Amino acid sequence: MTIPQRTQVAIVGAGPSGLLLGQLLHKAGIDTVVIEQRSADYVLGRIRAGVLEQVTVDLLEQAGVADRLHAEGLPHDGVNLSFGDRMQRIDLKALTGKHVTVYGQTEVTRDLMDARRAEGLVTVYEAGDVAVHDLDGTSPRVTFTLDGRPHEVRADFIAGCDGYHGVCRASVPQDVLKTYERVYPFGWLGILADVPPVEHELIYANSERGFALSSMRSSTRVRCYVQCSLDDKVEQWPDDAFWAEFKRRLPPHVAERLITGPSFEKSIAPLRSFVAEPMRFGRLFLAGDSAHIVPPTGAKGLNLAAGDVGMLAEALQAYYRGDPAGIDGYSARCLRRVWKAERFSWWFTSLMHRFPENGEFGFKMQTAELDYLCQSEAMQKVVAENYVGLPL
Ligand code: RFL
Ligand code: PHB
Repeated sequence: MTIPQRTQVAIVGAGPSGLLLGQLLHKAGIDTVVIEQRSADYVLGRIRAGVLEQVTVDLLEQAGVADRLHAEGLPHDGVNLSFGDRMQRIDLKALTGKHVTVYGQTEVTRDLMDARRAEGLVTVYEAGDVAVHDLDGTSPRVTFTLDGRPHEVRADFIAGCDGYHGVCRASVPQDVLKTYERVYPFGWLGILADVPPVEHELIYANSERGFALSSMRSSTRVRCYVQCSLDDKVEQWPDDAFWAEFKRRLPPHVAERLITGPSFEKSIAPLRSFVAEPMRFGRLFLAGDSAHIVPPTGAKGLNLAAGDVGMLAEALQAYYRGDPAGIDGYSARCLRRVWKAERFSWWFTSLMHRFPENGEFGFKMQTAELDYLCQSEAMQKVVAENYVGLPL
């Protein structure tokens, strides 16, 4: 592989944001180099999102990588919220005319990687000491090492698609960025197992014992989560203990149908809300988790990332046609959508989890709100509209 010394857009990070941006720009005739610190297998080994909004599916189509998604993705016209022994279906299709698609982030990433490889586009995996320079000049640079040798790529722009722990946001002077953050006092323990889902659509469950989510990757593979303590370790959760706890958090008439089986992946994720403003510094644009994090309850993280890079690709195309207004408006345009998804994810997290500090009163408030939601089509519509995703 020859690494060019110059490109139009250098993309740091080969997660879904970086790879989708690369593909969208390629379709528009704009050159990119993607620089990733991990191996391709490591990137594919991370089990994360499962629910795609229509906006995300549209962008994957535009990028030319939606064939397998259309063949294997599961369109869901509804989603369920349960509490105590009750379960309310939110009819996404009837309330909004839209649906969501269940298709794993791993598969999205694999499709994007395959497309990039098939087009012969340069992706540098296992880059060491990645650093970005000259962000406020006209020719920013990315430096890194590969097999011990130093490299430098000059670009017109750098896209910081390197996630929450990446180097791009950290390279913006501290007095330029303002950050907002909320850390939640619990995590999600998730497993993958080859058993059929207990219900053909997702169930978000509020129970006195804490939150649970029944999700899936296919009609024979489930992704299930339970709210857990931040001190918990996966070793403390053998499969039997996981399934017993998961079952107790579902309404009894659903729990009795539960089929369990051995897990082949188990991990704990902390929950956080985070936004860094603005999403641009000079010639550096932040996109996806490098700029913002949502708790996974609303299934918004990957969808926000896709929205960001969709807007960035549009802005860069306009720039190369001679119109710089798009790149100047990029941050404000993204943040309007980001903050609404932050609000929804925070609200949905607050409604569905046990917050020890809120005690019995807090639990009563949640139960009253869920009871109201069951009675109020107006409130169901608000939830549905946010869940299927707001327009770009
Ligand atoms: P990623 O996926 O973190 O990718 C960033 C990439 O950058 C690389 N990197 C670097 N590369 C070069 N130099 C450096 N210095 C670097 N530092 C880091 C990393 O190795 C990595 O490959 O960010 P990106 O692309 O912005 O994508 C964001 C999404 O991954 C994320 O928002 C979602 O996974 C969030 N999320 C969900 N989103 C949804 O839309 N729907 C869901 O159903 C959903 N479920 C979830 C989720 C996230 C979860 N966890 C574990 C946080 C469920 C969970 C449990
Ligand atoms: C998942 O399937 O991993 C998933 C689904 C919905 C969420 C979060 C995660 O809100």
